[in-house]
Amino acid sequence: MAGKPPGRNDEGDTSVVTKTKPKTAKPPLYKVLLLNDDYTPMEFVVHVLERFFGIGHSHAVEIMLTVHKKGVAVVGVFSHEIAETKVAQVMDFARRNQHPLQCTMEKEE
Ligand code: TYC
Repeated sequence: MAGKPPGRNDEGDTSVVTKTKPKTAKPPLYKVLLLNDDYTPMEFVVHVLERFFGIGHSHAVEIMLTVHKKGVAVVGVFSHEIAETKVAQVMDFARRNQHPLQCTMEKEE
């Protein structure tokens, strides 16, 4: 059925069209960051990236080297809950292996 044109009421007068957009704000995302240190072995960091982030070997080596040279790198972007789990897994695994590796999360702007 072809109704009245938008912006006109039943009398044919012009009127303001107000669209109420459904407000479903998307949940914020969080970057998981790996920090450099002088002691954690490079192979351990590569293993962490493969094991907890599902990153392939050669990309894991690249990311590890970026952290080694620049001090920090983003290793993934996740929901708050997933990011928190990744950070906890990495920190626990590093601690259990007596490496000072640090992993943190940061809200994405
Ligand atoms: N800088 C460490 C070394 O020379 C390697 C390393 C890389 C450590 C990345 C932590 O997140 C890191 N053995």
